[in-house]
Amino acid sequence: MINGVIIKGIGGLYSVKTAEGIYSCNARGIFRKDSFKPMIGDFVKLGELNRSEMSAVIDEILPRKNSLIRPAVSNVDRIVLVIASTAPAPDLLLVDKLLVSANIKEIPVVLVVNKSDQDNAVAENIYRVYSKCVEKCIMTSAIEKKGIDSLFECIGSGISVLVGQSGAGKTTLSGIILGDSELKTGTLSKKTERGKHTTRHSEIFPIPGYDDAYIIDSPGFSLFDLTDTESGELHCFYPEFSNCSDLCRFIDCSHTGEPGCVVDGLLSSGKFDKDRYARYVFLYKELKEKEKNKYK
Ligand SMILES: Nc1nc2c(ncn2[C@@H]2O[C@H](COP(=O)(O)OP(=O)(O)OP(=O)(O)O)[C@@H](O)[C@H]2O)c(=O)[nH]1
Ligand SMILES: [Mg+2]
Ligand SMILES: [Zn+2]
Repeated sequence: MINGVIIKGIGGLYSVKTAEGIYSCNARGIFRKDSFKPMIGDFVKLGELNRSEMSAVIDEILPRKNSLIRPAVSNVDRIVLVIASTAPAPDLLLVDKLLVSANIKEIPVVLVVNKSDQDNAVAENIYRVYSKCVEKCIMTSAIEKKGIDSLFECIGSGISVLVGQSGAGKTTLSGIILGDSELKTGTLSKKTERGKHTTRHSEIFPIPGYDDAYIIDSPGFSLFDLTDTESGELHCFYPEFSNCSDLCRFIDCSHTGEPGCVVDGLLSSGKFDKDRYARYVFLYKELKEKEKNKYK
């Protein structure tokens, strides 16, 4: 029996990358019965190896660290959130929602402020605010090939999932990461397969020159919906509040205007960006409203 990782899955046939090469695999019937289907990113054990044909059967799926629905992928090591400096205008509320969701799932986020060539000052301002609340924040220009080394440093191992608004530059950056040859293969296979949406989600690409690093591109921005948290817990997922939210006068402070709240100090010292805080208050009220309707 050997181990591998599922890098592609189409119509019940899985490509599994192993130390011996890539095997074409079916899954044991038992998975289908349990409605627990293998997904890309899964670490698996293979049996019934046929080395001349490079075919095998997936015997076992190892426990998943995490999983995403869109794109459907498991064992994600980081989310690479790509935004443009000016066009398309970055939707920072969407960024904040994604950061909260990723924090809930305990998946680190690398924020890539791409298109720094459009407006470097704007890119730097976003960097200033967000480098404090993500694992890593970098500025790139895919067009001018700037910041690409830093990007490679962030994604050099494990599975990275590129997400972000349509037009931010995810596919362009993927092309640079994978090099021309991979991109061409990807484009080719896209054309020959039916079902555009599933095809785009059904493959993680090994990064050339790395042993154990993969990326998956995703279209648009459909990854998360902020439903996994309650208003009272929202602050737990803002690094700006960490270690200090119990210093407020009221034990159940929502940090939305109560007297004696630590947020005043964080705002005046610049530790919490004013606009990001305003978006926190907006999200808090949105969650509160949802809860009110739910319990009516
Ligand atoms: N000026 C500038 N343009 C860029 C940069 N990166 C990408 N673009 C352009 O932005 C446009 C959109 O890029 P894509 O890579 O297709 O964007 P995407 O994020 O994959 O978009 P979706 O697939 O729709 O989600 C293309 O015309 C790219 O050439 C950059 O760094 N600077
Ligand atoms: Mg794209
Ligand atoms: Zn408070």
